Parts: sequence; C-alpha cells; structure tokens
Amino acid sequence: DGNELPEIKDYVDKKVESDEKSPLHGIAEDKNVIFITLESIQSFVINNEVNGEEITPFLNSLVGDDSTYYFENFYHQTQQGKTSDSEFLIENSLYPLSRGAVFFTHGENEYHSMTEFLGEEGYNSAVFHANNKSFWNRDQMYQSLGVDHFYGEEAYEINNENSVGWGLKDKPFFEQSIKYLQSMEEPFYSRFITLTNHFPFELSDEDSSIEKYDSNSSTLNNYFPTVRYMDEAVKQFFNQLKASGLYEDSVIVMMGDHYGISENHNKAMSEFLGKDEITPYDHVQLQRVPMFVHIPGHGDGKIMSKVTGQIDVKPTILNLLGVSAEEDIQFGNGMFINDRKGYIGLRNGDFISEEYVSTSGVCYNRETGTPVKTEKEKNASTDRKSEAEANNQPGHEEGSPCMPIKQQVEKELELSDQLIYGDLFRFVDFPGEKASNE
Ligand code: GP9
Ligand code: MN
Repeated sequence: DGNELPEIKDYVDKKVESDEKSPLHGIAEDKNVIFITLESIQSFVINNEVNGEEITPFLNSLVGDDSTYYFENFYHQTQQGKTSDSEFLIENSLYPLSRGAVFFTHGENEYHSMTEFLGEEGYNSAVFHANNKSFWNRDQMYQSLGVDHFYGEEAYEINNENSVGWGLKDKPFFEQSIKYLQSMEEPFYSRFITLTNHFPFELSDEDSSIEKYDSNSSTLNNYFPTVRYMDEAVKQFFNQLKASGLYEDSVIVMMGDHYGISENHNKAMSEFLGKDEITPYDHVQLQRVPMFVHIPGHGDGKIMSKVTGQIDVKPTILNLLGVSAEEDIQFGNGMFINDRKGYIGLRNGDFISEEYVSTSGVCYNRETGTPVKTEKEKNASTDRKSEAEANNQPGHEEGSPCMPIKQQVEKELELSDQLIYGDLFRFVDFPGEKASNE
C-alpha cells in the first residue's frame, strides 16, 4: 500500500538529493546516447601492460582526451545478477538485490527508468545484445523499463566463424548493429552489451593481438587477449559511427559492468600487480571499473578522480541531456556535481568514501590503505605491533569514523529493497505525468 514511501522520500530528500546544478547540465541536449557495456572489464587494465604490451590502447587514448571524461574511481555495485544488475543500477539508480537477480525476481514491477525519462523527451530506445532474449529475463524486464526495441540473437547472423565462447564476437556484433542504429529515428538512446570478454575468456589465436599472461590462473592469463579484443571492437565501432555520420550527434558512454577476475585468482592477481598479497582493501579497490563519458567536440574532458559508481549513471546522463528527474526517487548523484552524498555503497554493505574504504569490519584510509585508528585505539598506549594487529581485526570498525557512513549505507540498501519488494513505484507519480493518467 506504499506506507513506507514517506520515509523513503524523506530520506532521499535529505540525504541524497542535491540542489546543485551540474555545470554540464544540458550540454548534450537532444544528442543521441550510445551506451556501451564493456563486459567484465576492471580499471586495473587501463594504462597498464602485460608482457610489455599495452592492454587497451584505444581506451587509453580516450583517457585524457579533450572530449572524454574518464572516471578513475568508479565502482561497480553489482551482486549475483551480474550484467543485469549493472543494467538495473544505471536505469533506475536503485541498488540491486542482495540475492538473486532483480531482473528475474521483480521483472514485472513498475519502474521510473532512465529509458522512460528519455522517452518522455521524445527519445527512441533500443538495446543491442547478441544473446538469447530471455537470458536474465531481459525480454520481460525491458518491457518494464520501457525499452522500445530489443535486438537480440535473432537480429544477428551468427555462425561458427563469427562466434566464440558465449556467442557472436564483439567485432561482428558492432558491424551488424550499425545498420539497425542508422535506422533509428533520432534522438535515440541505444545500449550495446558486449560479450566476448566474458569468463572463461576464450579467443582464437587469430583474434588475439597480445599474448596471454603467464601465471597459475588460466582465467587471468586468458583475460588480457579478450580485453584487448574488446578494446579493438570498440575502436572499430567508433570508426563506424564516424563513417555513418552518427558520431557528431551522439554522446558515447562506456562502462564496465562488473569484475572479471574473482578473488579465487588473488594469488595470480597479486603477481600481476606486483603486490605481496591482495588485502581486503585491495579487493575493494579492484571493484573499480572504467567509466567514460565521451562528448565529441566538447574540448573540456579530463580525468575525474572523485569516488563515483553505477548508481550515479542515471542522474549523470539525464543531467547531460538537460532532463530533470529531481523529484524522482533515486539513490545516486550526478557525477559532475560537487555536492554529492560522498560515498558509494556496495551491495554487501561495504563502502568507499573520499576518505575511507570500509570492508570486512575494518575502516581503511582510502589513500594509504592502512586501517584508521579509532579514538579509543589512539588513546590506548599499547606496543606498536599489537596495535596494528588490533586495527586489522574485524569489529575494529566499531567507533571508527566509518561507522556513521556504514549505517547510512545499510539504511539505503534497506530502503531500496523496500521499493523493489513492495513494487512501490506504482504509488509514485512519474514526474511530468499528466494528472489524467492517474
Ligand atoms: C549474458 C551476458 C553476460 O547475456 O550479459 O552475463 P553475465 O554473466 O556477465 O551477467
Ligand atoms: Mn557481464
């Protein structure tokens, strides 16, 4: 019956919403949006090398490019729903669920998605993904999100030569998509979901431009050539967009959906990164995924260092297009404003703020990766070694400066869950909705 709504609205009004207008508000008004989900890519590959070779030369060329904002401290916030959770986050600025995939469990809910906000402004929408339409229940969920057209497996010519692993390779995927994109009425909001850089990262030698890594983890070893393949596919797509004339009229957003290398490969990962071990702090930092906002001809691009996450994507894109969604219920902030709530909550309750990283009951300094002393610990005069040990113990966080933020993250997760479990958007007016629709 929506009884929880007043509390949720009140929380969002006070703790999430900002009155600050993005300096880039409306800069891309009426431009097309081309959103590319980069499968399983993590930020550690950006501007990095394997066997002395650049892993992502094309993406690297965009970092520091005049037309690109690259967010280097951008976190994925997905859980078991993987790619679908990332879609849920960017469309709704809500948290995914702690178990299962919200695309499956609440695919028939009412939502106020980014797609719907853009639809109100006259945008046509489509998602392109060369996989079975019912995977992750996308066919159902996309209806709930208001997606006009879903180009799934049937829209593509798929055979043995152009497939690997999960299906159609990314290069033919983009090649075959461009004709559909050209047929869309502008302005459009299109979303492309890549597939080749997916576990277990299979790729033929012909398609591999760089050598595998050499460690005890075949997963990590195989990862680099498929990441490079995806990088090349995206480069090729940019060229196709330019050739088709769509490039200049579009904003291109590219985002990693979730991690590709799980903690099962920590030993190999620590070798690759040249660290003694992957600590819980390192593990959280490895949840950063690349995020690019590319505005052709813009000229003011930069590397953005503030802490941001997938929950911020919807308000950010709507801001750029000059679409106001301020009265809506969402948990993210525009990534270009300064007056942000100041932390990114992960689905397991961990968080990253400008100052701290909180994980496994320990509050770390974000810059240094060392545990932060509580007041009590500062006052206690113990020998250094046992103090350090005490700081690393779970439960240390009690009384630490992480605590107030942690409580807020838990509150947000709970309120977001209530919205989903109760299907509460049924009781929220869509901003701009005519009273006669009621
Ligand atoms: C499946 C593709 C990959 O269609 O999106 O899914 P994932 O396993 O990464 O969630
Ligand atoms: Mn994925």
